[in-house]
Amino acid sequence: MNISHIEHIGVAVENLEESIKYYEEVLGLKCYAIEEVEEQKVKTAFFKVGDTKIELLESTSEDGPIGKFIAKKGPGMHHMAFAVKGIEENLKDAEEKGVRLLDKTPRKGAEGLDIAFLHPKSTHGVLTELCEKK
Ligand code: CMX
Repeated sequence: MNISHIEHIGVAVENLEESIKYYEEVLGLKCYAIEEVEEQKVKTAFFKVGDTKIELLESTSEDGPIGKFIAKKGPGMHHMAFAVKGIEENLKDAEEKGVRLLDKTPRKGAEGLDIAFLHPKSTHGVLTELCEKK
């Protein structure tokens, strides 16, 4: 793999507006973007912490990945995303090493990044995302 840094940490929340208040008023971070990703059935809010971002994820549908996650586990850390160079080659490499891919080829995620997920059952319990800004 060719990882440069942690691009973002995804946090599943029940209410985006309420959660933004905590990140801004208690942690002192600034929400710089709110974006809906229809395909993923989520509304997202972004904060920068150095080179890394925090992505808050509120579900827009009970049957989306965040809706299902919250119903099962409650709100909390949902995924970790690595910035990579050459996302297709990195996916191929992971698959060859026995990792189960949720996306065989990258697709468009929030902020226009190319993204792909690795299944948490083959990454020691952490839903893992690879991202590349092309
Ligand atoms: N972290 C760790 N484990 C997780 C998990 C997560 N985020 N989500 C689900 N799991 C576990 C479940 O606990 C369950 O484990 P058990 O079988 O031991 O109970 C197992 O994975 C299967 O979970 P499930 O509830 O049956 O859900 P699904 O298999 O239908 O979906 C997953 C799980 C990860 C395949 C699906 O959520 C997915 O494809 N995620 C990738 C896309 C995504 O998360 N999008 C939202 C973010 C979008 C963005 O960042 O823009």
